[in-house]
Amino acid sequence: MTRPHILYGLPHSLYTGPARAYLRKAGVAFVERSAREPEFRQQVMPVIGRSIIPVLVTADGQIVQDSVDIIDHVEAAGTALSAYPDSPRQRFLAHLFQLFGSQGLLRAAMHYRWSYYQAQDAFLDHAFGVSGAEDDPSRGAMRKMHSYLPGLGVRPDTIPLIEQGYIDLLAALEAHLSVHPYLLGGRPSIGDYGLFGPLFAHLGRDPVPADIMKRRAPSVFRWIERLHAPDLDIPDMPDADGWLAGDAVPDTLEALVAEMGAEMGAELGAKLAALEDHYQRLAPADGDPVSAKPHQRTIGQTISRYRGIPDDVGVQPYLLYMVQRTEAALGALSAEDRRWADDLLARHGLSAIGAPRQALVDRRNHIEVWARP
Ligand SMILES: N[C@@H](CCC(=O)N[C@@H](CS)C(=O)NCC(=O)O)C(=O)O
Repeated sequence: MTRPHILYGLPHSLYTGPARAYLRKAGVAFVERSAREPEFRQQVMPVIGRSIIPVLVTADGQIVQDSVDIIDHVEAAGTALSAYPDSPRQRFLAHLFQLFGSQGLLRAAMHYRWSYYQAQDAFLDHAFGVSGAEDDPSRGAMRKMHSYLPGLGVRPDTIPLIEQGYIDLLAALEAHLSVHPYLLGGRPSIGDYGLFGPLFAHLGRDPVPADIMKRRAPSVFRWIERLHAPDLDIPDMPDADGWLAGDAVPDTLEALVAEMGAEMGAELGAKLAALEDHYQRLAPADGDPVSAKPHQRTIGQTISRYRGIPDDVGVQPYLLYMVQRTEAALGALSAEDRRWADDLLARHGLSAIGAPRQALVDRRNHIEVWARP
């Protein structure tokens, strides 16, 4: 009998969600273990060099960190239900929505989790394994997560805008998911998995934002259940079958791109410019780690705008890793499809995707490094 893979994660972890949901749908035999198990600290952390989840330990002992790399590792081995659409526009959109979910909704997800701690303390204490004692070490992990809020641009002046953005996002998603079971039709793509991270682990699970989701956007909540199921789970939409025909992109998906632009377009431009500036000044060698220590993910702050007001946010090289993936899908388009994609990005303030730049980020040995062409 072949041994199952092991997925190290936690139920409330934003980035474990996509890996778990994908492995289930792909029919991969795996068991999930808590990152609090001693073997994670003893056997996995020395290899990956930092405390971060999810981590996949494959049946033959390979270690893969990163929600996106875990999906790609399984894809490379071959799967019956690939998360990469076959047709070019849908493939590009899948990447774009993966970028949105992985990077653009962290601000909202972290805001709703930590700004409302008082209103959902029993749920969060339970999730983080807090025993009740004031000096419980789990409280340290919670304090660390809470401390990320300013770097993510969660401040008193941005909070009302973040919350309106969440309502608008739910409305856009509801309009689409009340008609289609997944973003691109009857099967999930990397775009679904990317958005699932924040929309499941934080926004669809923590009591305050989950209540808003259930009341305003029942189809979005249902999509979360569906993505988390081991099968396609479409008894309520039985006619959906595979990717939307003819590389179609319904208007409801353009509305979702509009939400992406409103939420992260301005900060994306500013962060990519900051990364380019940093790279040019640093002139790193190929393979140089992006930070002195693997757990340092931010290389500095940048002044930006968020929904029309001044903003100040941390810059992570990992963002560029995700943007490059989207740009690779953009670069693979025919001239006509490329014009369509460029116009779409321009209409929604996302033209930083595909703009010329020298900085390159790769992932090697489980960390982000600067790369040279
Ligand atoms: N790019 C990584 C991000 C993973 C990540 O940020 N994981 C969080 C939990 S959801 C974590 O382990 N954080 C630990 C920390 O920030 O100290 C991925 O996609 O796997």
